[in-house]
Amino acid sequence: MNRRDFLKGLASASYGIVGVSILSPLSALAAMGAKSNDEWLTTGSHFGAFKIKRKNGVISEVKPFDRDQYPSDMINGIKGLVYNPSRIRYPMVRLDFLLKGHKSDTTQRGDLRFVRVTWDKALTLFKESLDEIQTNYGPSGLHAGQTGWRATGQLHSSTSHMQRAVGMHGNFVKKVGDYSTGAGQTILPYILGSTEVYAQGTSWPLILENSKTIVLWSNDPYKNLQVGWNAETHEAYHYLAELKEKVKRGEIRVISIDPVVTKTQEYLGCEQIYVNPQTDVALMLGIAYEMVNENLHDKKFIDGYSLGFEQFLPYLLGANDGIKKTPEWASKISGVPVATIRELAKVMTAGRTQMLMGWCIQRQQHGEQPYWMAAVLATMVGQIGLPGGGISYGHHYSSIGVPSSGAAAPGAFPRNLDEGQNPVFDSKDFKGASSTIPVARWIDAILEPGKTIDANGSKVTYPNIKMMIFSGNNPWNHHQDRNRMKEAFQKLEAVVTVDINWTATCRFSDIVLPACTTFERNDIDVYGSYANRGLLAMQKMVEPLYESLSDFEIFTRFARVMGKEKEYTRGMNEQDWLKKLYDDCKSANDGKFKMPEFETFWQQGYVHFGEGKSWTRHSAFREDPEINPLGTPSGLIEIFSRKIDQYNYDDCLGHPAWLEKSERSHGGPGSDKHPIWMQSCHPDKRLHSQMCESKTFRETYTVKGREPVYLNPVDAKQRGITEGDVVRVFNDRGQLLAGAVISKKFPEGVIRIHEGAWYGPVGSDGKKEGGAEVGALCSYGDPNTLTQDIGSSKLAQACSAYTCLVDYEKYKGLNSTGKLPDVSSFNGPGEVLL
Ligand SMILES: Nc1nc2c(c(=O)[nH]1)N[C@H]1C(S)=C(S)[C@@H](COP(=O)(O)OP(=O)(O)OC[C@H]3O[C@@H](n4cnc5c(=O)[nH]c(N)nc54)[C@H](O)[C@@H]3O)O[C@H]1N2
Ligand SMILES: Nc1nc2c(c(=O)[nH]1)N[C@H]1C(S)=C(S)[C@@H](COP(=O)(O)OP(=O)(O)OC[C@H]3O[C@@H](n4cnc5c(=O)[nH]c(N)nc54)[C@H](O)[C@@H]3O)O[C@H]1N2
Ligand SMILES: [Mo]
Repeated sequence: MNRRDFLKGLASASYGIVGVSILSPLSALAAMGAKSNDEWLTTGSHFGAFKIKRKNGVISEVKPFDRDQYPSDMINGIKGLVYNPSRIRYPMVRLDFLLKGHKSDTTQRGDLRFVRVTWDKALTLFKESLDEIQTNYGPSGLHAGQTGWRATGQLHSSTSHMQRAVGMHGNFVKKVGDYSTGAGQTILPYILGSTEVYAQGTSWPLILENSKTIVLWSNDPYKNLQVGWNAETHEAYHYLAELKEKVKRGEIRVISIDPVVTKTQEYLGCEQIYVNPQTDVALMLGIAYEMVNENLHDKKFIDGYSLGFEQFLPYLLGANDGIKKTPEWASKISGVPVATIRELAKVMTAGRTQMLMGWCIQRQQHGEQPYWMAAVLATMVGQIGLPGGGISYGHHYSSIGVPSSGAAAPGAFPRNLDEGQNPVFDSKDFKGASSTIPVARWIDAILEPGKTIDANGSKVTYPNIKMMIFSGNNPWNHHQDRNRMKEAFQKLEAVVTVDINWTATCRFSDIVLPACTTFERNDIDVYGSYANRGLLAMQKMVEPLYESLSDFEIFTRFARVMGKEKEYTRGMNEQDWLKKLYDDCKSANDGKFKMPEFETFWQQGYVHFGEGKSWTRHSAFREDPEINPLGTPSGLIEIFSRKIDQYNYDDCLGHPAWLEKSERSHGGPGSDKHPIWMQSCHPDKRLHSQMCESKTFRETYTVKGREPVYLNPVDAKQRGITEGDVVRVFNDRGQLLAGAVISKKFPEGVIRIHEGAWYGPVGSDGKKEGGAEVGALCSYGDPNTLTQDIGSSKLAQACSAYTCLVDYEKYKGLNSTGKLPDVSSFNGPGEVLL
């Protein structure tokens, strides 16, 4: 039987084959007989809290929630999140997986041949796959621990649903850490006694009142505060507006240390100090040297509150390696003029100085070092624990710095099994391998099972992963080095993805299950993120489109296949759970915050907790370090860490140090071959890959339908490139196309492509089916086609996406014909079968 005949046979059998026509989502809705009504409802998302008007069962208008005074313009993309041509319409299974199951030809993954199946069929296949993995490999064969930025909402949190349901089937490999702050959250507990990155920080009002200087180090809060972990109400923007006024009046000096001109710098009208990418530690050492040389450092604070300055000093002064970390030395590496380094030492010690660190600087090789060295600088300045002084690692994130209301937040749908519940497959035997691996090392594990690596003072042995399950995360966005991922995925027997859209992760999966968006279900969430200003009713706007289901419903049905539905839901439906989460929160706040009955709350759409009190981070420690010690081994700030020193790592010593990178621009290793540093910062107009699917909004920034690549004018001119050209960006790991935007904000030797650009590989003939090939060209501009997949160091083993060199040229077209391939990223697999 040839393939066509076989497919015909399949078509007449139980599961139909579809030629997916791109039917407009709006007409699909009409066909589903959506309810006719016309009202404003409340809801929220990472992008903001909103009021949404639905008309005839369709979302017609979106406006900000009354308490959001600074809405993000991403509000204009919200409608397109629901009605977009990349939505998954029904469960689908990769053709060869449907035919051969775990013996399928995995080199076909990514060739976009999918078959439509019923929910029952899909969930049964899913369960059978899990049975096979648990039987053949045990729990070390399954990784279901990868997490991500699933939609907001405490009930429908997709990661919780997937992990609880899969956990009822059997045990699996999990992760430790995250991509955001992997290096930072691992090193800082040794130095400052807590991860710091997700801790509430000194309140903005105290910073505005007390700081004389604010140093924004690798930090772009004006861009990054647009989204929040919960339903965001953007209160931090009020303080940024005040800061702008103070900068204008000369009351606060703000210095942005960044290779590029950031959105924040432009908004505040503040100063920039350009630094060569990845060289901040050298710059910091130069500043520290100057402080010591000029006797500017606070010896009393160092003595009373820290440990190990005397072990660090010989390194700084060059006693052990013969290199004095002078401003001259630092200037050569960092590109910052000697006079500027000297001035920084003076300015930072002259008056109250608040250091505000961004996170990007630690998503690079040796990303632990700048965080450690910045803490040392702050210690030398001596203002940790004072209002408007010291160091923060989070003021660009989720309203950190906006005083918290102090109310209890609602609980969430449980991620773990209830007490006494046991999985169907109960084995906890990981066959000598680790049950938890560093988050960004999973591709390494798939490629080299059994290998033992160092990680944070212990050894990790990679499990033999044969199956992956993803829900609420998009690893074909978030992980580095697509071509290496392709090789790894060929070693997997089964991949299951639950998502709203046909992301690249779905394309490289075997079973694809459609979840509905937040706007198609009821939920509850905090608004104001860290400010925790109140509770928001996230009211269902429209019925789930096509055959999509809520994550709750998907995994309830999956539990039913296992005969565990009641165990899973505890016998409660969506409405019961919402009421329970609300009522529990109400009891926790009893006597402190007034909350109405659930029904009233739901009708009015929110309950407001009110304003919070200002607060200074580390003030208790400063008041009395003996009574309020830090969580470090000594209870003090550890400039030298005996614990880390004893690990004996060559890439993370007992004190912070300048370590050369495997790839570095501006004269560093690899720059003779690929001279350009690519930064893949967080997007101004998306949340990672979320909202890239929102078509009309995407078209407000794309260039020739492609993701923008921001280029320096001199570099672009040298390469014969003008604004609007399609550019091929490449290195030895991969190649992509993107649209040229030329701007002086980007210095020579630096380009930017925002992460989250949907991966859209095409074969050498430009066809999307060829995207399965290793080395395929990305037609849209996903920067992770080019990034390096290495651990930050033996300590954190974290994501190092910013250690990445590339070059670029004007694109000559497919086989130099001048013909541009179509962008293959969107619209799903399209014509699924012949
Ligand atoms: N090169 C480079 N790479 C990076 C970074 C970088 O700076 N540079 N940053 C890293 C960082 S800090 C992060 S946090 C990660 C982000 O990586 P991810 O968190 O994986 O990225 P998202 O695009 O937010 O993926 C969320 C996915 O969940 C889906 N989703 C949304 N709501 C729901 C739902 O209700 N149910 C289900 N089932 N699915 C849903 C979305 O459609 C989307 O596909 O990327 C990392 N990768
Ligand atoms: N709009 C929007 N906001 C977001 C997100 C989003 O996707 N979109 N994602 C959220 C998430 S999950 C995270 S983790 C945070 C990310 O927060 P961050 O990681 O702090 O954000 P980025 O914008 O990637 O980088 C901040 C700045 O670091 C600079 N930088 C990069 N490398 C270096 C370096 O070597 N030295 C110096 N000095 N500067 C450097 C960049 O030029 C950029 O201006 O943002 C959150 N906020
Ligand atoms: Mo992140």
